[in-house]
Amino acid sequence: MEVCHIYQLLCVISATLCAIVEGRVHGFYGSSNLPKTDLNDSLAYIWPLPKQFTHGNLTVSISPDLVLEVEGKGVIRDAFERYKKLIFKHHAKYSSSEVRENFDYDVHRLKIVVYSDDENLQLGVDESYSLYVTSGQGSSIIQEATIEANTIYGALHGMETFSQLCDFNFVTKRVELSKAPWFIQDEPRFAFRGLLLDTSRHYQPINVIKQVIDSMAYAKLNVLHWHIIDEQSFPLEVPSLPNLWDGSYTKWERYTVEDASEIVEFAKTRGINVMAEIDIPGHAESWGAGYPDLWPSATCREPLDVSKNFTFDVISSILADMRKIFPFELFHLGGDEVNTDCWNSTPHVKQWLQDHNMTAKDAYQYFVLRGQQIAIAQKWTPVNWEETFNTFKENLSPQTVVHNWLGPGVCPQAVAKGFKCIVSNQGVWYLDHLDIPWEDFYTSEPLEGIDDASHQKLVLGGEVCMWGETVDASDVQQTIWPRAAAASERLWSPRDATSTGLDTVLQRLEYFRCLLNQRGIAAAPVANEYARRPPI
Ligand code: CP6
Repeated sequence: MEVCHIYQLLCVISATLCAIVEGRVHGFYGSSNLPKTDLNDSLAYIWPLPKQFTHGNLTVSISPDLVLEVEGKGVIRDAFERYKKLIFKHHAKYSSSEVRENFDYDVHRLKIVVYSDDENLQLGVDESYSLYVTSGQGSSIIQEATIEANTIYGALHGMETFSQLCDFNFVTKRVELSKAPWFIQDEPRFAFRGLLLDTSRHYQPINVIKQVIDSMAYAKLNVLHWHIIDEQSFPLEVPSLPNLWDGSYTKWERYTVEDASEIVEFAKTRGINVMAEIDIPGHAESWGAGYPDLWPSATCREPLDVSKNFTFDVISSILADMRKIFPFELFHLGGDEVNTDCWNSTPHVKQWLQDHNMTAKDAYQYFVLRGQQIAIAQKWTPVNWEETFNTFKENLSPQTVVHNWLGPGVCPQAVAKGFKCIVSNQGVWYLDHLDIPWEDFYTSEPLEGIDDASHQKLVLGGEVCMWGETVDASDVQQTIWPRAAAASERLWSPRDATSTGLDTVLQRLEYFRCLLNQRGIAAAPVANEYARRPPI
């Protein structure tokens, strides 16, 4: 109580003086359940770093009865309840009603203002927000946190940032927010900040996918690229072709339409779009378990049979059914690693090629372009792996988003030809490559080699890839995190801010990784944990 009076008195004179006194009174900053011995006072422990921010040096307490002030907005209310649970994770243990009564808290209210009612979530949606932790109207003491955003999706990011500023103080047994007042103005650098999840090589249960989505929101990633199907298994229900999921591993390792819709809805309430993929014409052997006619022959099981209309009818039906599940404008049509050798050695396909005066390579192009036409007719923007661009260049639909994976240099070429591009260079952004260190994820720059501003605009962003051959539900999270977070800051924060020395980045990344653990996400250690604590 007394401290509060001192605040009020001094704050009238000067906020700076107030900060100094605060520092002396409490004598600690950022004290928390997170390792404090290595907290560097000159750093903002926010991941990814906001575009612009300033702060002071006050430590304020947050009332466990924090009230949300917002108009309407069910998504925001639900998110507030989730974040309250994360922020007050020690609350049940330490904050009895007695403790509450004995404390006067500084911040009682989180005010959220969202200017637009439009809840449509598409690529390029306004994700900006401002966050102020400052004095309320007519009062000098810090007592209010305010988030302003144009859309609910910006507001969600604002809440994430607010939650990262809050820490439990084990001495005062209160949740505190240090370095107030805060003025944060934030928006992402790239519109597409993706994570690929492969559920074909190993099935991932719904709850695991949901946890991955939750953790993506913590790092402000915003597209789940769901690589649902591949040659090994076809786990998705397609109502118009009920035998397709005969290609699942077991009858339990499947996603019903309801499951998939639930995942899309769950992701949307976290500001995350789901980009689905069917990888054609290669990587599709599992389709033939239910419909063997899709295979050129019993010994030639992929690529899919290019010579039959049935193949394209199936693709059309799958896309029509998926259209009802996935509202995102981007749809991934794969097109990578296509080996057409066995088309040439299958008599009826060889005959078809001759009749149409096509080489196998021509037929690969014909297949990809026909797939694109089907997707476009269903109001999708097609995304294709880079081999399609490398092989067919401007024959692709001009709408095509080229998805890099083989190495650097493709996006500069694709954007120079007017195509949009997503970067996933396997040398730096492949999570299944366990030997790629976080530093390589962090320093990989999507605009490398692209200087023309109009070309830079065509780089939608980037995506880290969690291919599923070597991971399942038991270890997917520790394989994704913390390295995906390194890429998330590269994709969110200003280029300048991410071009600094890596030692302070390491300190902040370790803090974020620890935060993930505290929130129940099994993120792996960044480096030796004991190395960052002074000897006992
Ligand atoms: N599956 C599919 C894969 C890969 C690709 N497509 C892949 C290739 C090479 C590496 C990692 C993954 N497993 N469908 C390539 C885009 Cl090193």
